[in-house]
Amino acid sequence: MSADSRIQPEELDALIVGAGFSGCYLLHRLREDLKLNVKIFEAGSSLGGTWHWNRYPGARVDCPVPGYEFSMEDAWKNWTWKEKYPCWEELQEYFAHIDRELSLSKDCLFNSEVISAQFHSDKRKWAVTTKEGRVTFAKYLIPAIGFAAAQYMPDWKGLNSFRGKIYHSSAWPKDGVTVKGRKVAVIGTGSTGVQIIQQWAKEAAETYVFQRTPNTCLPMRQEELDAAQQKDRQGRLALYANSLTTFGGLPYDNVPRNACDDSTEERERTYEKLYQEGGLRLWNGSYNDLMVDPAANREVYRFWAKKTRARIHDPKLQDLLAPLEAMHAFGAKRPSLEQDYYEQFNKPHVHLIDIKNNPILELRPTGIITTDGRLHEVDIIAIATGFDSVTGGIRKMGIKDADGNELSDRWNEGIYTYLGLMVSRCPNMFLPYSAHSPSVFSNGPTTIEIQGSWIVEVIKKMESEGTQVIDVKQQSEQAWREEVMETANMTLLPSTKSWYMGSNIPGKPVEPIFYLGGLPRYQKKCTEALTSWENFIRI
Ligand code: N01
Repeated sequence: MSADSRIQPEELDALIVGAGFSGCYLLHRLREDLKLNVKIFEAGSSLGGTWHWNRYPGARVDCPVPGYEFSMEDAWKNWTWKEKYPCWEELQEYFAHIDRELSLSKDCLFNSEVISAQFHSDKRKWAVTTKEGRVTFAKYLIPAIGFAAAQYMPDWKGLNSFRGKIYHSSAWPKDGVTVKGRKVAVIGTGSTGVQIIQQWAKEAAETYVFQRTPNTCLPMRQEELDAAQQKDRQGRLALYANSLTTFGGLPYDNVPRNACDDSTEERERTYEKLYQEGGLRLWNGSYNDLMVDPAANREVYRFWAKKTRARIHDPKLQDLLAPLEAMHAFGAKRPSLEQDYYEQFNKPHVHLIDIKNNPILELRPTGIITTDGRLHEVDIIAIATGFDSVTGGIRKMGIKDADGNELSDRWNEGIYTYLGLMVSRCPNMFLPYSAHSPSVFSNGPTTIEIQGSWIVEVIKKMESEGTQVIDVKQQSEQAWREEVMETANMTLLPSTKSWYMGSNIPGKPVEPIFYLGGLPRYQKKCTEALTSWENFIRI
């Protein structure tokens, strides 16, 4: 018997798993508004969630601040951002700041990984167990684990035989990795790979980039931010109010027309303007039909390819990094933001290995061998192969429903949720920033505040009417799944293999994981659900 198992289990009103944006927001709101006894269990050693774990070189956010922050005045009135797209270090400082302002850590149990959670119908509570054997009962369970709680590591032959250092981007050593004078490899060219490559190519002696699919990176156009401007209270409030009206919860929206409504010259001017403004605008601030009409999509891609190819000297590299014709619908894989990514490939010590046509065969003690038989000798490898998004994290948490069934098993044939916030037979459980919500297609904190407020209102309503247990009707869950599928199937997203579709993980069901109806429509649906109250079973 472990020491912990002899201790009487703690009883809480609400247990939150994960201390990222969602967990911090809900801890604050449930304590302040409802005076609940709440704790966060966090596997890491500090607040931050994704910004605690993703501390690989060059990691920074691709949504601009000050929009990417909490809107509570206590959180921003004494805080000043330095850069428009902050790096992970600045984001960790931000979390330390909100901790000081909102006293969050006192109710967090760090280094505590939840490995199982089961609803006990007799007790009407969740029993939650950590890796160390601590058992806690809570009336409400809030897995606030985001979409990227489970890394994806391909099972290359010889993985364990490599004698150098090998790191997955999502579990980067706290003290960093020194690459000066070393030979390094980066496998994967999604948002993570691009950021690492852009940094390491400036420091390492030789950089080998293993690319399967070229990224469609957009210029970040980083800016230093003016401290005085950030003191404009009315401006800040207007920014938050505006963000609630836009498709992606961002300070800007789409061009309010379809591409075909403009002439060729007008479209070219629009693309140029969006490209010069920088950030993700050419993607999520473009014409309304960019992700719907293949012709509009192709045109934006060609515009992007023309701009990008002009920055790359070698024609062979132009074709590999920015082919004339798109390899998939533009934006169906998330475009990354870059600062001088493409210029790195003009350097003689940066080598692009095309693993689409010449895949990785295996790892050897001294490097990576490709199918052409060539051994690429390196000292350090960064694995930037992404995540088993959403469902991987749910599986790791071992959530069992009221009937004892593993939620991840139930989702083997497809994900079912109501509003991306509740799951049938998982009573009193709420899932912020998860599947079937606009999460990854919107500004994180804006979505989290909408979802978090909804959770607070549901609990408030339950407590005021004396409801002990809330569940969702299966037909409501079915209807929401259909809405998620129909909305996504109107877009070009399903035409492409990506983590948005689950198709990056062998064996995972291929289906749209997130809601593509936009934030205003999503918020309306959430409000209607709360008002009508008819999609729930209450005891
Ligand atoms: O992961 P990804 P990520 N052999 O899945 C390749 C957020 N994020 O960590 O495209 C060889 O996008 C794979 O190739 P392919 C953001 O939402 C944000 O980069 O499948 N290669 C791809 O190139 C982002 O979208 C920021 O052909 C393999 C790469 O690995 C999400 O997190 C920064 C392979 C995986 O790309 C995930 O990004 C970082 C294999 N077996 C992350 N398997 C910001 O800037 C996969 N690949 C805010």
